[in-house]
Amino acid sequence: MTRTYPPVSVFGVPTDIGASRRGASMGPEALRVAGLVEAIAARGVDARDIGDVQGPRNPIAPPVQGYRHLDEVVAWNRAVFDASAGELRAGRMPIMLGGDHCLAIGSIAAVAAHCRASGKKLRVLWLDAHADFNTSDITPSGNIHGMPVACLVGLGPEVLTTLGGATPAITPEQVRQIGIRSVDPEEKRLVKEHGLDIYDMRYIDEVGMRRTMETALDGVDADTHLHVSFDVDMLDPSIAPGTGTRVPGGVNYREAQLIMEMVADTGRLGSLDLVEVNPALDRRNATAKLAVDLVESLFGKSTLMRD
Ligand code: 4U7
Ligand code: MN
Ligand code: MN
Ligand code: MN
Repeated sequence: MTRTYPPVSVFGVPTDIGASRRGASMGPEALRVAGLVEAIAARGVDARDIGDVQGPRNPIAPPVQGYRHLDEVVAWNRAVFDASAGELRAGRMPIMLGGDHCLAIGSIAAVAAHCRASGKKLRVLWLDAHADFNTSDITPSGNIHGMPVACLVGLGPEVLTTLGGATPAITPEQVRQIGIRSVDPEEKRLVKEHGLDIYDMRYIDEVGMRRTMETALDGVDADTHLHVSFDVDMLDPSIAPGTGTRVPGGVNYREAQLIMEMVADTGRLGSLDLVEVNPALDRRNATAKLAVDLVESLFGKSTLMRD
């Protein structure tokens, strides 16, 4: 099926302030070296690399009152918000190359503001091994990359929950999480309390990826902006070793392709985060290359005669 995509702007966010393991700051370059922008352009899309946004260095400090590097996380997310909002205003699809996953606070806050202004419905597909729904009082690590979904629904420090103006930026009903297999005990309670829609690995095993995706995409229509937040640790570590928080038993190659193909089929992809690639832990850039392969499917590349 031939489909036309809006023009795309790719930007890098070279930081790992939201994590305790260093190296995701090198993710943007690894994805560029793996040919991300060229691969999107090869799909017939106007794809531009607008470079990196800037922010403070990593202070490598311990958590303070449940947050590691809160000031730096705020500064980087403001920069991400501005970059994403600017591209959306210009009618372009922002693709944010992380960096760690705390940066999705800025990108999704911008997308949510854009949807409010344009009267679009927002659906967030959160592809991850983790629910990223911790708060300062329950986090086992203080790492803010474990908190972005909570911040976006209004649970978190005011500096982050108000980043995009309106609080909360999104509601739990707008989120579907896929690939989840590591949720901390208190985080589990919070996820249930807020009714997050989670398709965990057991669900995927029992129901299959096709039906999982049909359910997660249910209700996506012509008025929907679909945001995909792709943490590469959703993938099984055997195929994606280059990430800081590996959890066994993840999504396999074909399942991951099907996720991307089914998103492409909706024709509603409006923005994308590609986060948590850590070249320091990778084997010959395999994880970045796999991410590029999956992004090609997200832009409609498919086998045989379907494209
Ligand atoms: B990622 C963790 F305790 N839950 O909060 C935490 F297991 O963006 C991990 O999904 C968070 O990679 C992982 O530190 C954040 C931990
Ligand atoms: Mn994550
Ligand atoms: Mn994760
Ligand atoms: Mn991670």
